Amino acid sequence: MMLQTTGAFIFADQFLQLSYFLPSNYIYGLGEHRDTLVHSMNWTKFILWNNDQSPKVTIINHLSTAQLQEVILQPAPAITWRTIGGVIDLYMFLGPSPNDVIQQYTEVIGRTFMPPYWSLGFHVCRWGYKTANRTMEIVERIRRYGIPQDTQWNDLDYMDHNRDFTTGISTFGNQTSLVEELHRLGMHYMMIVDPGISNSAGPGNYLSYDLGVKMDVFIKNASGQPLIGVVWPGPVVFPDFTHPKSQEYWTAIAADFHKSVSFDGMWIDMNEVSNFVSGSTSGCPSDSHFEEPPYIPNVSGGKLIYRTMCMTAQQYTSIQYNLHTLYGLLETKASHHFTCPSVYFRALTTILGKRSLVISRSTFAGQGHYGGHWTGDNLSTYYDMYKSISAILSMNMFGVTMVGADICGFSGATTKQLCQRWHQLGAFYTFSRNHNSINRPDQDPGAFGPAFAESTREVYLIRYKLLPYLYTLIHKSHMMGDTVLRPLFFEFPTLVDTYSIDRQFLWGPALLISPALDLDQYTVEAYIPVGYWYDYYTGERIIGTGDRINFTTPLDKINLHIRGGYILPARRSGLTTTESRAYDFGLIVALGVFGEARGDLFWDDGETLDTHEKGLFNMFTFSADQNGVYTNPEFIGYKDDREYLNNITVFGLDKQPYAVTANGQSTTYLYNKQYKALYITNFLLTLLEPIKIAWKFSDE
Ligand code: MIG
Repeated sequence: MMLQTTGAFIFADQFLQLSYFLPSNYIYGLGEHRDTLVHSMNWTKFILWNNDQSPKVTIINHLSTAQLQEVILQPAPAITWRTIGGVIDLYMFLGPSPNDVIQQYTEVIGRTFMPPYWSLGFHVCRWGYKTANRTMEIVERIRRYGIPQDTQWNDLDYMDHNRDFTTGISTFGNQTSLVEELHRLGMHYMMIVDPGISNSAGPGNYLSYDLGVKMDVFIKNASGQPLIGVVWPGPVVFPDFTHPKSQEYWTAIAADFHKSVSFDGMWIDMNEVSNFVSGSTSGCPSDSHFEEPPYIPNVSGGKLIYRTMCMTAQQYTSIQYNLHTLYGLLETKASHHFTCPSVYFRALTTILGKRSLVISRSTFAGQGHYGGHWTGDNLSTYYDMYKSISAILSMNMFGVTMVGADICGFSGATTKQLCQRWHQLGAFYTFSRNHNSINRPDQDPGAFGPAFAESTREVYLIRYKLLPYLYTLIHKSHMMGDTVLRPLFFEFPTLVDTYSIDRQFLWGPALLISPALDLDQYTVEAYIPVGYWYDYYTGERIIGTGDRINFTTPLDKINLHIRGGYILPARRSGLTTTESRAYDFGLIVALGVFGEARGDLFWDDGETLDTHEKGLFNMFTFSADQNGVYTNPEFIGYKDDREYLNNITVFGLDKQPYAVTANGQSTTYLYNKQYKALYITNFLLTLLEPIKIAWKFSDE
């Protein structure tokens, strides 16, 4: 492919610019920004600079330079890239399909990590629980309503003086027994960790500081002294995650805390890095061309150091000017290596030794290889709920599959209706977490009474039921780089009408999600691509023609459609995924236009590291035609004695069968004539052997 330039390539010190014509008007990606899914070419400008500012945390895509970048889209159509330093390595991934592009891109930056199964459950968090007891009360009221929840989180509340890896026992209470209690319930626990390490606890009082000083791993200012910023604990220093000893340091302090609080994952916040004083407590050198480069795009605060550290700050491999955008990625990597140790770190006795979840606010290309992301401090508004869809779809294109926005919104007070709608949508984020700011009314799903709780319960039962399908998609992302949360145009790249859809999305190829996103909206006008689609709830068939269809959407409903031609593995939901694992599998078969369907299931213990590489997994394939459904164990490397199939739903079976057999034995079934749906129950067969479910029609 030839690039036709629209101007000279400028290659000056601290200013590089590249402009060229584009063959398309449909441009996606360009880092994390709040925008429509497809960007406007009308001189839209994106600044790629990680910053603690609500919807503007950015990541860099495409161009591998870690310096600040500015991208301008132009109507020609054309694109201009600017960066204020670094080396340009330009990669082109030619596809041809959108999915191919992401597979090729993630082959370079690193495929998505394999999350533990529990992390696909529902997460509940807020800033302002204040105590361990209050945290547990919230868990209990959610459980009383029968709403599934796998993970409970704590924000800064748990800390002693807002210091990382400490518990404020006199203020928060017993964090150790809180976590033990959650584990007894089959649940998991995550807590916030900020990068800033307090330097004022006094010698001998705070391991995280003392050890860092001893190992000399903190970022230094231009004169070689520790750079001091101010964050929640007051004055702080920042670990330098480019330092060769930083992993050992981070592992040691996390492991020390883990001895008393056996957390299961880490939530790493404020890592742009955020700093309440711009630069440092003693300012920044005034005469430096790194602090004041000749060209500064319109970043917030007008300065590179705005709410972060000096650009001349010294890290092991370079200065902050060159490394700024990498902080979150490198911290994620260090945290991931603590929680999911590679062979080098397995010698430590304190580490978890199994899969874990690291959720970071700041990201860079490659984030998805080590962890996930939440989209930061959104507002409790319908607009922000809508915008979360573009955000999660874009992050999936960046190779970050575990992603979600704060359900019900972070800043501002949510409303009951907004929060109900947001749980319906958020139940379909890969990373599904309700999170709230301090001093706001409660917004956990137990906070709004029985009707609200019931509708939230219903939608999470659906999520939990479909987790085997989601898990299989994530496995494919891990192995091949496919997206998990998928824009419609990924599946229908020849249908131009799908290119800008950002109010609907897919789970993989086969589950279409069309939420209500506006106040008092009870009808959703949804785009239905060509082919057969089945209403998730009734099995009613819709013949998609690429037109929009109105769906009645009462307050307790989200529109879900299963694509004909696919088989989704499912499993009855318990209150946790731990509980669900004891139940049997089911299949949802959606027959396609040729009366056939296919699907598969990747299954393992959900927490052992590298199960695919070690062969500790099972892979099952499923197929169906007009006469039956067939399952086949393609690979058996994991046996837990609980892989039984006990129900199958078939959508789109035009004629009523009169007898159904499961491996030759007749079994119970029910046929819904109106919707042409067949429900087969009352059999129990292991998936470890091939299964044949067959039916006969009366005229045979
Ligand atoms: O300055 O830890 O985005 O999720 O609750 C605010 C308190 C710091 C910002 C995070 C938010 C978190 C909050 N944090």
